[in-house]
Amino acid sequence: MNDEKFQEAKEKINNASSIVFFTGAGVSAESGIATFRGVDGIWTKLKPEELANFDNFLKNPEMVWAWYKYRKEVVNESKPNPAHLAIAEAQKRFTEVTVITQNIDNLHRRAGSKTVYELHGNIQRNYCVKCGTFYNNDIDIEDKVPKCKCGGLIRPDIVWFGEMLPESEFELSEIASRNCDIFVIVGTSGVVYPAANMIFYAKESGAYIIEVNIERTEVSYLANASFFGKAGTVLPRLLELDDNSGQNLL
Ligand code: BJW
Ligand code: ZN
Repeated sequence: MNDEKFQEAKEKINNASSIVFFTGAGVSAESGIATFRGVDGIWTKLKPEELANFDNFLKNPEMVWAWYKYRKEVVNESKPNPAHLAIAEAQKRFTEVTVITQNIDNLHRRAGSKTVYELHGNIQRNYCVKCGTFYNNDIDIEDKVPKCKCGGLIRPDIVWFGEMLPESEFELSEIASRNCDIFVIVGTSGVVYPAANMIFYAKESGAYIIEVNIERTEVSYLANASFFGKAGTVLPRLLELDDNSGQNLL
């Protein structure tokens, strides 16, 4: 790790009052949840257009549900890792901490983060495609394809390709991105839009951009400082306040 850049980033962090964490699948990799892209990404083996697409859900709901039941089990067995915990811990030090996540695994909330905007939904919620009724985990998981009281198909509340992102979470995320001092990109390939626009909003507004990833990404060129390593190792080190710097303590 480049020590000079690391010190620069720490100093910026120590003098900041608002910080946004924009996270992707890589922040949960150390919790045992596979990423989508990259060497171990699930989409090197499975086709996103078959599994993350509404038309295909209507054609083959059994296949899509088998996949989501498996994912639910993985998520239920997972625990927040040191990266989620370091992000939650940051709430003790900064006036404003916002987590904007593309993840659907709920691990930021389980780690204790309070302001979490989920841009791509949440695997614990489901809804009926016919009448819109929401179901949490109160669906009959034994059913190959869970059905609503109205007879409609129930689907996971996850944003698939070609679908709109939740409007208010997107707007609140844009506001937070445009108004933060520090914007930390963690464990995302940065290729999925419109979520990745947040990075550009922050950049346009003059935030100091930090990237934490195990490798270079499509958005690395936007970062003022990039740290290549596992989020669970880099973030706890980066977010430690200097002992003699108390100005961000609440
Ligand atoms: C570590 C680590 C460790 C590993 N520590 N790091 C051209 C331009 C602009 C847009 C488009 C376009 N062509 C098509 C589009 C639209 C499309 C899109 O962006 N496609 C691109 C992929 C090309 N977007 C959409 O369709 C969106 N909707 C939309 O645009 O609506 C408007 C519209 C309406 C009507 C018609 C047309 C348009 C919706 C996008 C929804 C994405 N949904 C998914 C759901 C998957 C299903 C599921 O979860 O079950 O969300 S896709 C998938 O990608 C998932 C993720 O949230 C998202 C982002 O992935 P993420 O988080 O970045 O993960 P990875 O795997 O890509 O990266 C992990 C990173 O971690 C890597 O960099 C590793 O190195 C790193 N890492 N271990 C730190 N330990
Ligand atoms: Zn219904």
